[in-house]
Amino acid sequence: MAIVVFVLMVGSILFHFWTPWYLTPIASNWGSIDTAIDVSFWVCGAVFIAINSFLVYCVFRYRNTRAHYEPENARLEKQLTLWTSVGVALLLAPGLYAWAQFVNVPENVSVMEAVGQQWQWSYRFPGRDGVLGTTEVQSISDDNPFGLNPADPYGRDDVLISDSTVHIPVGKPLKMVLRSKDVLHDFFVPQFRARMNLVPGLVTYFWFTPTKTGTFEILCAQLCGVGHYVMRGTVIVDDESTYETWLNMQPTFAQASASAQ
Ligand SMILES: [Cu+2]
Repeated sequence: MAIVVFVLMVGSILFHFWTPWYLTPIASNWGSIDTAIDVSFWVCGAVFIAINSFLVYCVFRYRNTRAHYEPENARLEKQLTLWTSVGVALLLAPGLYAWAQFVNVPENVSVMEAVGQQWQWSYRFPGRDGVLGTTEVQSISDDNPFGLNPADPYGRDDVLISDSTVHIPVGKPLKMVLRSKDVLHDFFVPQFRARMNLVPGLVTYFWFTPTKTGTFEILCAQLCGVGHYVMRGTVIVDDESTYETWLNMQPTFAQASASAQ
């Protein structure tokens, strides 16, 4: 039994280092989230090794001994309470630190919206005025799939991307505003280390700064129906000028509704 536990322990540790499913290389500013994950691995790993080594030792050392019944041991309980508290604090602290940054959007941020529906993504940029126009569920129609309020002047220049592929500029903080037309979805790009649920009836958000150019996959990370697995998109992180060129070729709401009539 001691050998089985020992092999399981060593095998688990080796698997952690040799696994083919480790984190993808990071492509955003959220190194603090990777740090939180790393600290969790170190804390859990240390406790895992300590407990299993102790178990192996006891099983082997006391193999022919009958255990004593000892229900109370104040000194041991104090030690366990103390070290468990230290462990829990170490697990929580880096995550709380990262979360405080995650929910505080910087001032100079640009805005983009991702809209989820069963089972596709579409996107909206605020246009020249930098402000996303208001939307309302009643306005959603075949000609107005984003549900923009036709009376809102801020919405006229909004750039609409009715495609699952979107471009964003590298090195600039971006606030992702999220809206769902039907059920819970979740906008997730593994390399950005950031994600957030899309909740029908709410506008949720998060922010990040892409740090590498390249093509990344957008996943829906919330089981949202039978087509959940096909709900994928592509985000292409461009340099500023490539992004601007692309953006200028996309239709605004005013243009889209004019051509729909
Ligand atoms: Cu989904």
